[in-house]
Amino acid sequence: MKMINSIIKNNICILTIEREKALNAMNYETLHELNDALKTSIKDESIRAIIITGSGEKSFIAGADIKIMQNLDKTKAYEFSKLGQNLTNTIENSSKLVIAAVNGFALGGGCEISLACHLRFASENAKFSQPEVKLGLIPGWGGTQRLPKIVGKSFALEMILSGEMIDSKKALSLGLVNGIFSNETLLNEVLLYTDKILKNGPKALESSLLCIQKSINSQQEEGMETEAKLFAKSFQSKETNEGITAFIEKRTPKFD
Ligand code: DAK
Repeated sequence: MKMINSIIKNNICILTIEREKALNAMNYETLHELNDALKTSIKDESIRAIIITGSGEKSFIAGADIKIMQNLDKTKAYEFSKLGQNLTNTIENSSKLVIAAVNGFALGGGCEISLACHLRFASENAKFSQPEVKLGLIPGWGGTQRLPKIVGKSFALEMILSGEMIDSKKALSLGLVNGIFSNETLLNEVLLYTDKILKNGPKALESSLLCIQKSINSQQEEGMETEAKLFAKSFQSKETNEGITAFIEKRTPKFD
């Protein structure tokens, strides 16, 4: 069964999780299909950005599928954790912009998938939580590592230890989301925002993603070196020449 719907609009690929009846909870099939769809979109030269969202009006992703977790032993649980971490690493390390359009519940593994995205926009009815402790679990798809880097240690601890949900306004006040739109307009607004970003230099966008990722995964000195090298390299590109020339000539740059 196809769990991921993929459509392309103006160089932007929208990946929709199609498990509405289970509030888009992630079972093995959904995890594998989303990872495959992401890898395909990242390789596809006609695609410049990816939006992940959930089907229906109620839920982005209500977490890992609790029903399959009932049968996990230690070995299978480790593999299940690695499978989800693999997916969230694919998102975070993507050379193309990945945005979460959070259209409802982003719980447990669903919150963790959104945390791996470069940007997160929420609908007014969105709710975020890491409720794993309520099931006697801890987050297993990167939540303990990414959440503190986004909202700070103190609030990450509060979310992970309490397991309580927060609404989109609270998420915005914490910097957990980049913006809020009405339930009806979320996807369109995210598309418009993405379009605006894609008007900027494509290589500059890719290098920015890479450098910021470095700030998370490596020592500052190494990140600084990468930044200096990519900054210097851009001066060999038509893109940088066009951007600077267009500014001086008082016109809009043409990057395509
Ligand atoms: N898994 C499976 N099914 C789910 C689900 C989930 N996470 N969430 C919802 N569903 C299903 C419900 O079972 C129900 O199915 P039927 O009973 O109709 O067959 C259907 O979706 C509609 O749900 P409700 O009837 O419950 O709808 P309500 O509006 O009343 O409530 C709710 C919505 C989101 C508040 C409620 O469904 C809920 O509390 N769901 C569970 C949310 C949750 O706890 N999510 C976090 C899951 S834990 C690890 C690896 C991974 C993880 C941890 C560790 N390692 C290996 C170490 C990840 C953990 C998680 O994500």
